[in-house]
Amino acid sequence: NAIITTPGITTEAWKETSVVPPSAPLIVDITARESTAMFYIGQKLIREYGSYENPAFIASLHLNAYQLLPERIARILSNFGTDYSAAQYGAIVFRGLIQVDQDELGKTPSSWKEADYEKLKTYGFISSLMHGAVPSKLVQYYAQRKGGGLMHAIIPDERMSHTQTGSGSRTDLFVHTEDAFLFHQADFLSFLFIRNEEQVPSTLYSIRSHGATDEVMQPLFRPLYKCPKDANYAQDAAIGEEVTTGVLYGNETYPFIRFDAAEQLYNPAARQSAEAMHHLEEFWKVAKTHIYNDFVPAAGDLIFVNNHLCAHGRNAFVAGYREEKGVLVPCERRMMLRMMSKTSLIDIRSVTKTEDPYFIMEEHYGSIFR
Ligand code: RE
Repeated sequence: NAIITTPGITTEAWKETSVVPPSAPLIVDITARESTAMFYIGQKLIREYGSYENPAFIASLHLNAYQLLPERIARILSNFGTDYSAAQYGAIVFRGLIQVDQDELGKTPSSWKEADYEKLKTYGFISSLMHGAVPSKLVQYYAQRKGGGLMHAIIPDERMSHTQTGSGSRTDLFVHTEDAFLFHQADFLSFLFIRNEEQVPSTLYSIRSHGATDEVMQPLFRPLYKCPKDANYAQDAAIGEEVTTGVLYGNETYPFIRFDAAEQLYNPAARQSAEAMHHLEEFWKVAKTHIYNDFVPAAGDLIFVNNHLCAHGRNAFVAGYREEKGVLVPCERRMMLRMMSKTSLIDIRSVTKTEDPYFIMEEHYGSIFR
């Protein structure tokens, strides 16, 4: 019937004993009618609220999401919010969600610090509604840009080109779940590409690609593993440095994952125990074979991710150059807009600002920025 149109979202997946492990995200092609609707929704919300940060908009996010989003998109997202089944990859590509006027966008700023959020507000409203339909609530983290708003522009910055951060470019960004060094990491992420002339593929890796828990995964449930804070931070001795957690958690057959290949496997500062390192290396040998690297986002594509099922990263690239018949030709640098959300503000209340329950102050595994 017309109600269930997406593979992997029916409750049948639980009953199925021979589910083929998913190896790629679901790709949803947005129709011309839907993407036109997204444009008008953006315009309407700008008129009504001005900014996606407006408390009146945040307070009515779910209501707006269900009233305004095209029904097919809202249904896919609300199913995605509760589907942790064997068949659920944990990422959905909404291809052609919006049309981006490249001329109006202008030149890519030299770094995120120079991004003009006035120009990006339509995209902010649209990304917000996608989270709202899950339903999930937009949050910001002091651990990322000291907050810096509900939407972050991710732009390659020459001075940061070799780092494992959103501002990097020259080195592969290893697959990671976002903020693996926090207990209250985001539940859902969105990556809205507004420019990718360099044709950089996005990397995804889902724990569901392994199938049910096996002997390689089993030891990762044990609380043995450390995760340093990421390269956005100076290496200072913070509380939380010695905390060890499981990489896998939740259901023991089809688990959730918290994992950062760069920090947990390749950062010597992690100082994993020999036993932890052994289990991580055995796991990584298999995990590597499941990395999906075939999708090159175009302007207007949005990747929506369950941060407990699917990790993300990207290949190394030369910012501001695209290949044309084997030669590198200058182009505008890449721009992507990221949002993060939590399904419950109650569960995170011990780490949010007294006056702002959407603002997370966790620094490293339960310790709080003071
Ligand atoms: Re990330």
